[in-house]
Amino acid sequence: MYTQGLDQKGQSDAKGDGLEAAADLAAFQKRVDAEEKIEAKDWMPEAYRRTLIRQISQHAHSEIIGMQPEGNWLTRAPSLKRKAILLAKIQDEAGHGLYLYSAAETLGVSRDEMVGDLLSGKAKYSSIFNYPTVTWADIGAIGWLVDGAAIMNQIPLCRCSYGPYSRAMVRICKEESFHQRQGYDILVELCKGTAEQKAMAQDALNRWWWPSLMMFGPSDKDSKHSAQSMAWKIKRFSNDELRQKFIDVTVPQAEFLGLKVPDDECVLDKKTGHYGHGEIDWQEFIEVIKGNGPCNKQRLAKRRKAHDDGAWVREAAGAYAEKRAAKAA
Ligand code: BYC
Repeated sequence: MYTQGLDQKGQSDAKGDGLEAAADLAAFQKRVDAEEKIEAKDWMPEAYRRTLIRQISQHAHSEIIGMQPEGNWLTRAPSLKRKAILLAKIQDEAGHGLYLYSAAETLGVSRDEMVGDLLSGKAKYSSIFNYPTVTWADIGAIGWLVDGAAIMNQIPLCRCSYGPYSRAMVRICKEESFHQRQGYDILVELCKGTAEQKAMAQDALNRWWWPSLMMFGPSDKDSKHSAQSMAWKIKRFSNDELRQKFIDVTVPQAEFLGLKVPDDECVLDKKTGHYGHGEIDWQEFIEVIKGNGPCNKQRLAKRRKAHDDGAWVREAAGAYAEKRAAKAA
């Protein structure tokens, strides 16, 4: 088991005096710089462990909460085929959450603790899932833009220095590619449809564009964790670099649909080959991550209710495990 022994005090502090030796830190950095994977039982700086627990658990929470905006449309998907596809996608998100909780558990944190932090509101999850899905086109926009942004951010995480996280990301990224395609496909169909359907697609793009750009996190000058996370090769690109890559890939896709991103400053600079963008409303981002977005309260309330409703399943699984252990003993 990966987690064996990780709960013992001093695992990352070999001398038990709370101080990490400069030699250990230097040797660790050397391994990271040499692109060696750090595995669960390897020595690692306490701050590296804490950074990973924070990022991986927030990532897991995002996958779990992220099921809600799309789940809202399961009963109203316009055909049996669309319903089956959407159901499969949402189930994938649940799977991603579970792999990621498992990856975080290898760092010595328990799933109960992580889930407790989500339910109490202490832990963050992606800002994007605090916006409502008001039309069917929003499901297209989530797949195209939200999963598209997720892929841009997560492909580099397949090369993250921490082995269990990097390996979990490989399958997740493959599934995210299918999610992105299914979202774009919904919008292709709407944009080929009636004027009303096309207007619905444009309206969804108008509402999801800016929140999608915010998914990449604060601008580099305000990103408190980026420098250290990049030195540790947890992050491979800065928030602004990934945001720019996303814009450059996505604007031509919008043009193919005959849609326009809601930003007059988003024009191609022929010299740099990059699209520009207007000022992001960081105040809105701050409010959303503080819990004051349009759907934060509803999302957490629903998650808490699902957790309470599932108590009997956890109890039954625990009782069964005890019974099996007793039998084996
Ligand atoms: N939302 O120093 P920074 C999906 C926080 S789910 C909320 O740049 P970092 C999907 C940040 O946590 C995909 N909070 O941080 C699922 C930090 O606060 P704390 C989710 C955000 O960690 C279902 C503070 O702001 N993807 O694909 O270096 C359906 C300062 O930021 C956000 C991941 O989780 C945000 N958007 O960089 C469909 C990817 N941005 O923790 C799709 C993994 C920043 O100090 N995570 N904050 O209190 C990452 O790559 C990085 O954590 C981030 C932020 C780029 C997000």
